[in-house]
Amino acid sequence: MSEQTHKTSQSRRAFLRGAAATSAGALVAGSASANAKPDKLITAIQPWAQELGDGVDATPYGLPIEHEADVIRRNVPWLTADAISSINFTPIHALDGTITPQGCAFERHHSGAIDLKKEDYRLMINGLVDTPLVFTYADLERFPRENHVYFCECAANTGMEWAGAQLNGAQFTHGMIHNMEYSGVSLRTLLEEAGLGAAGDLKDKWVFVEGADASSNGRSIPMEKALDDVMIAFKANGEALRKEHGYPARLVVPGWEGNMWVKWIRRIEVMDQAVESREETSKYTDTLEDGTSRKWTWEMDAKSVVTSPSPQSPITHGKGPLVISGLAWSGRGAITRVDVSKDGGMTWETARLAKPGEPMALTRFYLDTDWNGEEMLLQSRAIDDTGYIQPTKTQLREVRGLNSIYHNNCIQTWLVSPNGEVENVEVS
Ligand SMILES: Nc1nc2c(c(=O)[nH]1)N[C@H]1C(S)=C(S)[C@@H](COP(=O)(O)O)O[C@H]1N2
Ligand SMILES: [Mo]
Repeated sequence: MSEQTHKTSQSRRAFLRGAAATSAGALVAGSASANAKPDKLITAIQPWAQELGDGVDATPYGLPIEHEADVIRRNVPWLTADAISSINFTPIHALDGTITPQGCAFERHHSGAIDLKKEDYRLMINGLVDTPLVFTYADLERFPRENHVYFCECAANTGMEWAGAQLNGAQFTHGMIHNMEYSGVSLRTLLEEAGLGAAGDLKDKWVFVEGADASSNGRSIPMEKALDDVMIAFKANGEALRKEHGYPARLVVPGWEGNMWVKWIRRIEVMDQAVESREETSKYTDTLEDGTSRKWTWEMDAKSVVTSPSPQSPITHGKGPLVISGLAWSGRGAITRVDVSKDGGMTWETARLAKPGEPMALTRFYLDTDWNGEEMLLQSRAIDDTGYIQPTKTQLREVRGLNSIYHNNCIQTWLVSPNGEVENVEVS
């Protein structure tokens, strides 16, 4: 830390010397000011200073500027059997900070994103409750509201990488994740409104949650979690949920696999056992080496990835100062530390967390470094407040074998070439 502060103040001094500096190569911004040729962008009056810009009515709801048109969700068409039961990926290689704008947050639909108006929305709570209830959207808005930032990660994120490095880009290897600020009502509030006396001892009770879409995506959730931090959310990042994220209301299940975050939530049944639905038996279970399958693997274990440099975000500036950046998260708590390796895991440096890690939310890390222009095998390793350390691919395979798809949280490796290009490789 102190060495880094020292380096930064040194280069600032060099920058202040500006045009007088002779060793321009050692500088970041100074190299431009040391350039002897006049820069037309500075000396000439530019078109944008000679005409008028747009008035406020040009775009009543703002869109990203056209120069950023490649920062979009992308699909890998061969991943799913058809174009409706589909998934796309968040462009994490091009984003910074931690909040994912809804417009580029990945989507996963089993039977397509449905169009459900607030007027047509109903939420039923039934089963082992004192009074079965049906809420309209307007009813939901009258309960005390909460705001929380949480990540939502599909259990299949990184699933294509089990056998070896496959997809060339952080968007594709790690982009089944988004992180938003949700506003809504706690599920506990609604369950208590219906009354849980009829359920008796709550320790072995479950809720079964389902959506209004054709797939219904039904999942069983233990009552303990349902009463802890689960939310019915209707706003994300301050505005209404987008259609693709479950408008007008979805379930938020902090730290647990994305499949349980039921969109267009229509019914919550209190039960004395789990349903063992398709989504928690044939899907979202992990087949081990001996052919048996793990079930109820709800929590998303600690994980991280370097988002830049990465295959879609190569180094274009040559050697010298380089910002290595990435994301870390844990479904079991807060990220306390992230380490970065440039040599495939032989040596590690501790990265700087942009902000202290928050429970079950993305944490941004930076390693402000000086690149010598040589090849790097870049890795990151997350540690959470339970003391858990993100495993290597070998460590994960020792426990899980090669039959898995879901819950791959192993350390990712990017090969950075001297020309700045980056490739997905496996260092197990
Ligand atoms: N009703 C319903 N809810 C659903 C799904 C669905 O197909 N239908 N897909 C689930 C899966 S597998 C994931 S990973 C998350 C994805 O949420 P998102 O589309 O907002 O990113 O929603 C979950 N909730
Ligand atoms: Mo998912």
